[in-house]
Amino acid sequence: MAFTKTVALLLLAASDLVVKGEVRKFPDTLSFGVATAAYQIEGAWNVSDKGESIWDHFTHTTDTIKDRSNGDLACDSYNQHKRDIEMVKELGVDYYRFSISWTRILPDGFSNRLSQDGIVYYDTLINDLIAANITPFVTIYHWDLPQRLQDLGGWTNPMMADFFTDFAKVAFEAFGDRVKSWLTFNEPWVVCLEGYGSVTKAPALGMTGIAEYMCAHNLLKAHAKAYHLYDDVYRPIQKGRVGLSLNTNWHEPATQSPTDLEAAERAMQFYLGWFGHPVFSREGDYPQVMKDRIAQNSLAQGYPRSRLPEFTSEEISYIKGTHDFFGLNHYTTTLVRMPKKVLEGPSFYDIDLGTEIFRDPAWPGSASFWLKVVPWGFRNLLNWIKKNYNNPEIIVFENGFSDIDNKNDTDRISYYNKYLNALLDAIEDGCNVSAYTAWSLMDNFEWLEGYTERFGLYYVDFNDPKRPRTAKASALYYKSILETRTIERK
Ligand code: GBH
Repeated sequence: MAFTKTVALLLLAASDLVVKGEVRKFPDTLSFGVATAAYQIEGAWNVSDKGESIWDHFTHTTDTIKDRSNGDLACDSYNQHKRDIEMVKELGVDYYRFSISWTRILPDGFSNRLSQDGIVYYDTLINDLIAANITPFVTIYHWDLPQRLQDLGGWTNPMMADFFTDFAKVAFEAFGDRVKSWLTFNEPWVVCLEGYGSVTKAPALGMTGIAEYMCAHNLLKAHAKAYHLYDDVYRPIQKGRVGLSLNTNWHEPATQSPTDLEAAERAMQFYLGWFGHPVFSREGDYPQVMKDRIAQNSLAQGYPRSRLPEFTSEEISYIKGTHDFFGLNHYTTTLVRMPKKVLEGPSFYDIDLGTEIFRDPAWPGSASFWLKVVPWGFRNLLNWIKKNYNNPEIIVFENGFSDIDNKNDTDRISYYNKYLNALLDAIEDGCNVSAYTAWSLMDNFEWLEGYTERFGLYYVDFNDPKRPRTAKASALYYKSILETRTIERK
């Protein structure tokens, strides 16, 4: 059939590319998956009684999306989930990570009214995955907050811990008999920093130095509350696991000078430690360096208290340890140095973090300005997590590469080859990595970039209303890695 023919042709192309070298075996305990998120693929934004999310609102009421596009149709996965599962199956992955659209199952955002059609959609998706022998891995929140809750302040509203837990409860109740693996949040750092501190994600509040810290405070409580709910009520019967996925670059010191080393470590704390320390460290709470610097800066700026809210000691212990694994999204590396002059301007980056972040122009790039190919950074990062958080079980929930428009995507193949080799290096270093997820199953709505940057293993034709999908060379490469559970060292 068409697929087999494409396989044969593209495998030829792909195999040319792989430099002959040592063949390395992945541990049998390592599982592989592929990921998507609801707003980026589903479409059907107003089908049946679905409510409006902040991404519906943001794309419909502003002109900030690069190609003026939106997720109204996206990949049409609401109508094509069977084709999606066929692709997942073709790849030979162990699990499929997808997210639930909050307003598809709770149209008003609150749990007093459920959408039957919404529940049926995810029920069918989950049942069909299981029938295909693919484990569902569900993200409860991948950025599409109900607009009604945003009107109430979104994540700056302390009530959000309750509202989120109500939503999580509906998900555990409805799907937890079959779903055994949950993520509460995808990338809290992006939710808060980009959505509230700056303007590069919805709701684009842009109140840096204030709003991102308020957001993070409530989001951490929401995560902990949902975790405890699962732990107390659902785990005994459903026997699953819950965590969250944190994103970070590896922050490499620009030089080995003590000040640059300090700057890079500080950047690790302001990226990963901000959410990682409260949940994964022995002591809990925000990293000391964040508490100290933000308190000092706030005083110097004339605020009566730190702009970083404080947890009570009860809250610290309530949040600490709310994980069954360490979820990590990682794409790239940046260089960090201590600033030569005192920086001014937006607070989070320039004043509170107070470092200069840049990229080596020699690093190979991608279609995304921020994504450079630096595989050794992945290895260093996994070792940093091992050292700082007591060698936790790590699940990589996202890793991938963007290009513009290319089915014979040899750059993506090379990225996956290098990053999977770095992962194997880290495993040999003793890092306890149990699973690896490629982002993404298919090209999809890339937030502010619209459809102009593609991360998919499958190509989606966004000019065709049917949104046909075709395997790229990288899909066949990933498939061949999963078949043999080996990879060549370049
Ligand atoms: C993920 O975010 C998302 O979970 C996913 O939905 C998305 O499609 C995918 O990645 C690809 O973008 O590097 O400090 O200069 C990625 C998160 C995006 C966070 C880029 C940092 C740039 C700021 N990263 N962002 S920086």
